[in-house]
Amino acid sequence: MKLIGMLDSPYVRRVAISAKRLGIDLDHEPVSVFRHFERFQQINPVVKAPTLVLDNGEVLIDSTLIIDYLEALAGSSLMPAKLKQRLRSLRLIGLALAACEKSVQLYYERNLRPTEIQYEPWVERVEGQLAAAYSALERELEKEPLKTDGSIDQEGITLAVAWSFTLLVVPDQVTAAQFPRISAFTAYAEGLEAFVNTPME
Ligand SMILES: N[C@@H](CCC(=O)N[C@@H](CS)C(=O)NCC(=O)O)C(=O)O
Repeated sequence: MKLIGMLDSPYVRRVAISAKRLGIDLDHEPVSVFRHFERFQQINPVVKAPTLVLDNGEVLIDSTLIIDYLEALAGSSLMPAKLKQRLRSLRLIGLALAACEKSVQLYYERNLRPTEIQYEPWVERVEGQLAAAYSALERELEKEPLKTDGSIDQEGITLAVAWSFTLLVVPDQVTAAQFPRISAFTAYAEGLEAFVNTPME
């Protein structure tokens, strides 16, 4: 199976790290949705990263759906089985994915749209949404910290990948001082083997 996309995408990175934690060996082809648009189109005309190409040529998109498939394939899961913990995990993942999406939107707005047609009310809205997502995550970690015992589950993977991505693409939006628990947890996660071996290129 081949994972298509650059590791500076938080969605590609969460799939690559999840696969490692599930013990699944994926070939990785670092194709950019922008710099290698035509090559990407040949693999997947929708040009979405991540794209997973199965050994029989079938194509899957969307990180959450790809992870769902990998978990079914592995016969194990990075999600808690018990309902209460699963609900919390789903809430955290939803917030972290929203943080990824808002960081991507700000990055695209700043880098793809010409400055003269950038729309400030939209930018302010997205900045507020990004801050709200991280504030909610920080409160969650204050209520109940994530484990830092050498293990990591899907909520931890997605949170750490999101935070590292935001710092990479829109570093003016967040500081460790504002979000100390997220920052400390990400430092822990980025030290784990699966993260170290999956760097944001
Ligand atoms: N919900 C999707 C989001 C994937 C996504 O938006 N990826 C970006 C790269 S970070 C992309 O494909 N951008 C190109 C585009 O949307 O045209 C997922 O979880 O995989």
